[in-house]
Amino acid sequence: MSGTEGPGFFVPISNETGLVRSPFEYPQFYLADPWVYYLLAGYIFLLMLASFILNALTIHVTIEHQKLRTPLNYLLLNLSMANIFMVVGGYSSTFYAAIKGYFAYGHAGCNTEALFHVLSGQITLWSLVVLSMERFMVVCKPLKKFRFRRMHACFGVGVAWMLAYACALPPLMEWSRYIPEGLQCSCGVDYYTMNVELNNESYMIYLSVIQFAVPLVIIFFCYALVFICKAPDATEESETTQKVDPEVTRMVFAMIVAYVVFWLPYRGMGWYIFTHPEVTLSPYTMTILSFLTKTSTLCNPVIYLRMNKSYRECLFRTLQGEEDEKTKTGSSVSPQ
Ligand SMILES: *C/C=C(C)/C=C\C=C(C)\C=C\C1=C(C)CCCC1(C)C
Ligand SMILES: *[C@@H]1O[C@H](CO)[C@@H](O)[C@H](O)[C@H]1NC(C)=O
Repeated sequence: MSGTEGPGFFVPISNETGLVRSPFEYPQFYLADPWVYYLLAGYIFLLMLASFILNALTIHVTIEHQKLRTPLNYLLLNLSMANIFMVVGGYSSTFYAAIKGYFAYGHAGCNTEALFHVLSGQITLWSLVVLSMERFMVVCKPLKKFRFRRMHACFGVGVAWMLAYACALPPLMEWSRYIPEGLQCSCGVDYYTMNVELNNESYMIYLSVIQFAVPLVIIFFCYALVFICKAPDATEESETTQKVDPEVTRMVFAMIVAYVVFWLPYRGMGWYIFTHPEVTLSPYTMTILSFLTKTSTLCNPVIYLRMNKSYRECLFRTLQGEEDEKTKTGSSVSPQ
């Protein structure tokens, strides 16, 4: 991509005018008027409030109601945790960078922001892989006696976190790097320079294949099979198999669609920049797409609320200040 390269940064306009400055040292108000940065800061601030409240409420309700403590909901809980992670670690750094117009904390601010963002995004993606495999096992029953148990859920959560770290840590350890992008108040992976010393190219391929294409292909196949084998009698429950709740299948599908809608444009543009080194893009492009991915923390709480009846009932009970009657009487409830 054409622009001005400097130590640890890449500003997407040429320095013909002599205005370009390091985004770690000077406000970037030559890229856009200060009010644009304040608008971004305001947006992130509202997002931080809304996202924190909604995700924290989701966690609270899920933990409070015994009815919701099913193995599958462990994964939904994990998604809300990942979102909280992004809100606390990522948004606070973005907010500070936007209000200043540059990364006033230097590389540390940039690394923190990108690290939390990539971690949270990848935990979500790999959790969706586990969720769609669960749907495949429960709906299609390839193993007659399989039940999705707490052990499977915990194993899935652990694997998701490990793979997410395997994606987010390398740029901090000199395999590629995190650099400011767009208006220079948010950070991402270095799509911009073919830095040979940092093996940018191999990291991009790793990111695109192992950390993006592979999980999406697994999700796609699992869901294709789920739609194919959704027999009309699939809802009947026998002693050995789990009840199939079509509501859950629809909800996980909505979460997958939401993920793709919020992340694919950013991902696609990153790949396009990397494969078209001569392209010229407005600094707004990557900022808008990157802020779109940030908005994704709102989706899951909204999807649960709209598509998960038992969650909705529990939420309303919590909001009305009622005690969980199931906990009170101590009766056990079968998983949904
Ligand atoms: C606001 C901060 C942003 C957008 C930070 C950077 C995000 C990435 C470098 C995202 C990477 C990716 C993830 C986490 C999941 C899908 C694949 C990916 C490479 C786009
Ligand atoms: C851009 O040009 C100006 C004037 O020549 C110079 O002072 C500045 O350091 C340049 N910026 C970068 C990032 O190289």
